[in-house]
Amino acid sequence: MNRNISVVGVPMDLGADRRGVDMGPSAIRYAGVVERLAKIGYKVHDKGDIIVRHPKEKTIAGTNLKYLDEIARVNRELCEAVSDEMGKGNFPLVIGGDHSIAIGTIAGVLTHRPKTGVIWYDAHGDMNTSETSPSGNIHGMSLAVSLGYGHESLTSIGSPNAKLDPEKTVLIGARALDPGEKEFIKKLGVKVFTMHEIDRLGMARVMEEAVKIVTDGTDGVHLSLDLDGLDPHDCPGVGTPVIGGISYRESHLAMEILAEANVLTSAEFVEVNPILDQMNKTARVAVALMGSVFGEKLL
Ligand code: 6HN
Ligand code: MN
Ligand code: MN
Ligand code: MN
Repeated sequence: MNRNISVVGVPMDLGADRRGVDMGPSAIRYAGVVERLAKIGYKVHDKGDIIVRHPKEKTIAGTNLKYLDEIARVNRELCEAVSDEMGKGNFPLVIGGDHSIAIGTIAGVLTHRPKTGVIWYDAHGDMNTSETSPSGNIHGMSLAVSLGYGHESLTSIGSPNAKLDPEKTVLIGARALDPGEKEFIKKLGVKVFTMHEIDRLGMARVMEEAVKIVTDGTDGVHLSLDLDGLDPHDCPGVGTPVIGGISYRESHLAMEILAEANVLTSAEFVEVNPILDQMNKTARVAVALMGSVFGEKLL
């Protein structure tokens, strides 16, 4: 794996309708992300945070998308930051922040690796558009946008026409999909390993199959890890918890299999909301999983 990691923080909560995940980057730094990765031999550059403003107006005329303008602006900046770091040969590690920031991260990644495959580790699909969204919250739309579907001011971020290939996109841990998302996932042919498949096949097999899909004919692999993919028992500090999730141990195994495959070229860890936590638990889980995915070993 690339030995140079650039950490970019995005203290965004507008995509989640302002629920406190803007404190996620601080919580993850406090949990020791830089030290943890430096200890296993990486050069870690903390690039600080992208600045997020808090607009007074929730919606703008003509759309039901909340905070669209500021979310689009932040994601444009994030796209540039990620693209710059990759241009310098560094591995971008984005810490959030609500999951709307995947729009900018992935757009930036695609400027260097236009055929990137994606592992989307999440309780949700994040496959809504303004037509199907029950909430108007953009964090429920980011994967759809990265695939090329959604509001123009979001889909236009990054290189024109650089979008994810649905057949090289894999969802892991899904258990809360809206009706429109289900239809869309089937229509596009996105592979989903729901909690049912994880229970039935086991995480090892699920990850082996996922790695096959995202590496087949691609030029990079991005991990988009929403901490709500894990069970709220292990990760209570998330904006939108859903019971019946992936365990802490299964998640470590998933990260270890990814590390062994040695295919990851970018990653983001999102939706940490320390307000809902005790002792910064969810951010500490996030940093522990980063340790595993970057190759930390017990012996
Ligand atoms: N996330 N599907 C719901 C919505 O409002 O669109 C929840 C989205 C959650 C998004 O957790 O990143
Ligand atoms: Mn805020
Ligand atoms: Mn998500
Ligand atoms: Mn989620």
